[in-house]
This record gives sequence, C-alpha cells and structure tokens, in this order.
Amino acid sequence: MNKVISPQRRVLTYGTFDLFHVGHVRLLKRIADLGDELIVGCSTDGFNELKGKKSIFPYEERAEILLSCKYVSQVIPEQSWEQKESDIETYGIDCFAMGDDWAGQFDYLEGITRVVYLPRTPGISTTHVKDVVGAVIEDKKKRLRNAAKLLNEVIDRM
Ligand code: C2G
Repeated sequence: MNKVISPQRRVLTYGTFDLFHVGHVRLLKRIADLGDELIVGCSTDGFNELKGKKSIFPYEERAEILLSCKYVSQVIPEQSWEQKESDIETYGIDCFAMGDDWAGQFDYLEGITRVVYLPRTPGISTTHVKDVVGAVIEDKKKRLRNAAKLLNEVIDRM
C-alpha cells in the first residue's frame, strides 16, 4: 500500500528581524508549528526605509541569521507592501501569520489564504535592545570621563 504523503503546508511571514531576539524566535517557532515549511520575507534595507526603519544589521546579515534559525525553511526579500499576494500564489502558501501588533492589517489576504495573528512576546523589542546597548555605552563613557578627571587631578598635583 503506497504511503499517502500529505501536501507540504507552507506558512509565510514578513519582518525586519533586526538584532534577532527571543521575541522573534518565539514567533517563528509558533508560526512554524502552523505548517511544515516556514518562509520568511525579510525586509530589505530599501523597504525598511519605506517603513521608516533603519536596521543595525544589513539585509544580507539579517537574512543569514534568519536562515540559521531551525524554524525557518527559506528566506525571501521583502521589497514592497504589495508583494504579499504574489508571494502567496508563487509559494503556494497555506497560512500567512504575523505578530498581533499587525492584527487586522492583512485581513484582505483572507480571500487567498488563512490569516493568523499571534501574540507578541512582551518585554522585548529591537528598540529595547538598542536602548539597553545605548545605556551601556553611555555608562562606559561616564566611567571613562570620571577616570580621566581623576587622572588630570593627579597630574595637576605633580
Ligand atoms: N514580534 C513579536 N514579539 C516581539 C517583537 C516582535 O512577536 N517582542 C514579531 C512582530 O509582531 C512581527 C515579527 O516579530 O510579526 C517581526 O517584527 P519586526 O522585525 O519588527 O517586523 P516589522 O517591522 O513589524 O515588519 O510586511 C510586514 C512588515 O515587514 C513587518
């Protein structure tokens, strides 16, 4: 008896995924659980400009990091808002999923595929990571300035 092979269920999502963090990982895991293969549309640097975003890591590195994630089967460039419909057709997508900060924004795709919004992971964001790194750098600068001030006082007393 030939084994019945069920069709590969393909899931699709998009994003910048800059400074890859656990919020991204947990979303990709949950989205990957919705099918057999997860395709991620990674926003190009040009599209980020359209979104008003400037990523720390360039597209090539963000795409490489995404592809290293065990939940991700394929990474494609996201270059426009309008490419979703053609991507869904081209890749035979069974389900399109995003974090729920996008809830409702992509309901228009329900005519051609299943649309799912999943809860974001609270307490972590690329902006938060940038803020924490910025604070660490400021603290180091402050310590160096204090050390320089003490050193100058020692030199002045010589
Ligand atoms: N995300 C999450 N939890 C977080 C942070 C992000 O679940 N703590 C999700 C977002 O909801 C999004 C995905 O991770 O679905 C990628 O987030 P971004 O890199 O910020 O992507 P974004 O700028 O929202 O781009 O066409 C769609 C856009 O390209 C989405």
